[in-house]
Amino acid sequence: MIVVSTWKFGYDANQKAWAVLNDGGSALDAVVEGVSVTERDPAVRSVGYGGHPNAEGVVQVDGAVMDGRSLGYGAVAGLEGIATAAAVARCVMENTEHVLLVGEGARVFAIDQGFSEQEMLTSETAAEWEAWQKKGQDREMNIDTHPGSDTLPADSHDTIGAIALDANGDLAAACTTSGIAYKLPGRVGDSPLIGCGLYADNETGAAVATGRGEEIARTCGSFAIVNLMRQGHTPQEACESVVTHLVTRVPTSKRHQMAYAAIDKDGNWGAAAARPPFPYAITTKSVNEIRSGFTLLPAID
Ligand code: SD4
Repeated sequence: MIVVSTWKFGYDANQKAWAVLNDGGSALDAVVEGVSVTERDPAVRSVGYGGHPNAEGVVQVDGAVMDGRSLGYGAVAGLEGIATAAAVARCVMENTEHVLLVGEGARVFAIDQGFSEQEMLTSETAAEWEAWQKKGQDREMNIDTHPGSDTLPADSHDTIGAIALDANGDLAAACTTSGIAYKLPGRVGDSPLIGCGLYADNETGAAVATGRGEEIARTCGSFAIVNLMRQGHTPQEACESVVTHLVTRVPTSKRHQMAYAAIDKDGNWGAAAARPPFPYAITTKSVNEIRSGFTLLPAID
């Protein structure tokens, strides 16, 4: 059994996910319940409740799950008023014939499934957004001046992606985010997109992405990592290869962070990012800690 989650806050998610696995829960149960810890934590400004809002001051979250047993996939995007996007995504996968619901349709579906609406802004994120707005920042989705620029809070992004292998040998992935701070309303990044934000296949392995979705979505990196593992590469080699390809092939990626974590069906893991820092959380029977992923380029000044 193994759980890997992105960033330092992945540690708390891992503790929950590991408890689920130890109780005989599936990898899918583990990743969804694990990331829900982060989704409910107001201190994490890039996921769920307490995540940074969009340019209009509204928190819109994206989330997805993938079940390696069946290649089942479910996702929501632009979901308002509900923190646990990954759990709603699981309902899309299990209780509909569809794979992706967006915006108002996703919200109505979630309520129908028994999720409760809540205020998603905290007093801190509301105040920060007001200050940002007063500064009269450029609200256009300009690839050079908007997301990733120094006008944004330092914690303006950082998705939690979690991947797990259970005692049964089944794999699953979950990804959930409030996206880039002060994004254009309706903007969707890589996180809810299959093959970009996440991928899981019992025959091979699972991968998740974090970082600037505008770049990550262009190389289907999570799928590529699983495919490289299928061809015999280790999770570490696969992550490094995809990050190298992304940085080489997508010119704007030179100025942003993009990172991946992966596990294979035998419980090996790997992690790589375009640049430091990329902490990730790893939990197995013998390891339970935060480690630093391989990084390719120097830090951005
Ligand atoms: C997005 N990939 O919406 C997410 C944000 C993120 O680390 O992961 N940041 O683009």
